[in-house]
Amino acid sequence: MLASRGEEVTIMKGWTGKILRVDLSREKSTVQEFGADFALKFLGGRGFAARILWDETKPGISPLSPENPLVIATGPLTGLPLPSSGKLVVAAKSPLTGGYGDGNMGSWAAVRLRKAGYDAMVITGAAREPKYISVADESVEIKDAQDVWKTGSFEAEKKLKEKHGRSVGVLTIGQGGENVVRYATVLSQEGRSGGRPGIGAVMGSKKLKAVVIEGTKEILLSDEKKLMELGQEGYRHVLSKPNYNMWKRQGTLLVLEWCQANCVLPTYNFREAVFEEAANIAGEAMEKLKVSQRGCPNCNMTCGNVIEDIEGHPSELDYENVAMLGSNIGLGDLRKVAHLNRMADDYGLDTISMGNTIGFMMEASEKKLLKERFEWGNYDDAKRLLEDTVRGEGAGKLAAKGTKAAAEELGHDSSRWAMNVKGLEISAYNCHSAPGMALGFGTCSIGAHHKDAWVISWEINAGRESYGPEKVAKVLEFQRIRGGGFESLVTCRFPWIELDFELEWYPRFLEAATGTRITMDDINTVGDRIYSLIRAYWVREYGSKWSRAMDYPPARWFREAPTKGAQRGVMINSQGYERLLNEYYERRGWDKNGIPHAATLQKLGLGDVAKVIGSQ
Ligand code: PTT
Ligand code: SF4
Repeated sequence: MLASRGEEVTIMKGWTGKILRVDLSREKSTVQEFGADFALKFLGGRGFAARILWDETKPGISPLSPENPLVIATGPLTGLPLPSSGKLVVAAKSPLTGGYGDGNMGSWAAVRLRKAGYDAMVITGAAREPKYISVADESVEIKDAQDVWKTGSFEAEKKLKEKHGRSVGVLTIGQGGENVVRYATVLSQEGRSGGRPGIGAVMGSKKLKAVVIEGTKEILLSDEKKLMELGQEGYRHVLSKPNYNMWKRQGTLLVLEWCQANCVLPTYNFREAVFEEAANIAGEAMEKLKVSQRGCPNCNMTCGNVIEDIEGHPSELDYENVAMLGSNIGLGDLRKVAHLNRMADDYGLDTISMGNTIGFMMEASEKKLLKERFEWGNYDDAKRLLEDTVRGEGAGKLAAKGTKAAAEELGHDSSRWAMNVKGLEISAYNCHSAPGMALGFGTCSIGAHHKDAWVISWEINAGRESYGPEKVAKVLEFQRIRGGGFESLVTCRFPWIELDFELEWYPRFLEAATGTRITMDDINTVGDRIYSLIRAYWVREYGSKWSRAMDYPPARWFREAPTKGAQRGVMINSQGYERLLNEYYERRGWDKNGIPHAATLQKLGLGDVAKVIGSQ
């Protein structure tokens, strides 16, 4: 595990073996080391974050209290000259869900942190006045942030770069994080956002505006020559992939047309699954407006497509942003959607939760549950609500809490159509007719995110109507590779998932970096370990309030069928979902309430965890 003070550890090549700890209350920083056992058991990124948060979150603390540790973690492949390796994980106890929360984002901060000599940072305490942390190799300073406080994330990053030089990596929050909107995120590079479950709000609660990182050292590798050769070969292989050109043209926006064609596009707060104006906001429409392309560091398949928004500013679009701030709120003008997206990036709000919450409020308004009016597809209404959410004014006060808390306050059975799981808003796939994907959302480690088990395209090919064990097997396979592997290595999963860059490359990269043979099976085991550990975290934090009901998607998918498109009239069958969930728990080695059995935890090397949650 992590070394205690003065203890000697053997650091493995490929990892720096160092975690930088900054206590904002005491204005102190220290460096903690870890050795091979911790590195191999948890790899990095989400693995490190989950173990650190398990060990260091005092059970039951408020996520917005100084005691909530904020973790920024890279993995053994981060920052190396390998395809799409410029990513990091931000994690903390979530103020949106009350459980484990994290997000994965591209940023130069990922590369610089490793080059500064650290695999991760743990930030504890809280500052009294706005501060930012400046890291430059061994030099760590907590600096005054008054001049960037109350500015958007774009301006804050620009000013900090003027001060510290253009090569630094910057993670920052906007006014959303400062005002602790429950789904505020961490931003970088005007279009990279991470930490959907409110990790930006945790930063804001610490009065921490930004982390600025410069790193000049080389990462010690086992076989540097081999790694360079493999990296170059890997980059060439990415370029040779048949889907490469189409991907470069449309990136994730490719998915919108597919979702419309397959009746899974979230529309009018997930009431419908096809949108009459889909063509106006799809990939081809974006291509006509595209002005440039951006991306994460170390990537040769960059996918951030930029268009000019309705107010003349650049805005970087992804499928999720466009579906949630477009079809889901009934808005079919891409340049208007782009402006809402830009506002969310600058204020530092998650577009998925914001789009969901606007949809929820529009439906509440339609049902006459609100004093204020918000009309479907009305850009000005959406813009006003977004601004009020950041300021905490009017209906924005309710919207800033997310759909779960908003529905609890609003009553009138609105939880039925508050589209979240465990409090995290569902990302842009309407699952009335996709029970396997619904299981992926239901059991995702942070709440309803597609990141761990995006099984929907496989499911539609394999047969959407089935509730058979093959669906559970696919969810588990993806949760291992995506939720475990890519989140702990930490690199972007798009080369694999979008271009079919073979998984076998990763053990080869790892061996050259670390000198140790780590197979895909080993990586999958780490994935299972992380999943059970995170599940234990939720169980510990929720105590007697935990139940299998927390793994259920909202009632809308079971009780209110879409009225349009080829899948009209189709809903998830409750007994079928029960069967999927039972099978899922059994395969995971969890009990009928979704709590890991003691034997499962023991087998995964988490015996200490079993005792705390009283596993049987
Ligand atoms: C991710 C979630 C996603 S998932 C999208 S679009 W996607 C939304 N993007 C937002 C945004 O933008 N601005 C904003 N204010 N809010 C946003 N919320 C939404 O956040 C992202 C890409 C994408 S684009 C995806 S799928 C992949 N995600 C990866 C992942 O999770 N792990 C991994 N190892 N590789 C991944 N590669 C891809 O990265 P969260 P990014 Mg994001 C503007 O963080 O919290 O996980 O939520 O990181 O650098 O922007 O790249 O169709
Ligand atoms: Fe970033 Fe896109 Fe490249 Fe992945 S493919 S590293 S999300 S630019």
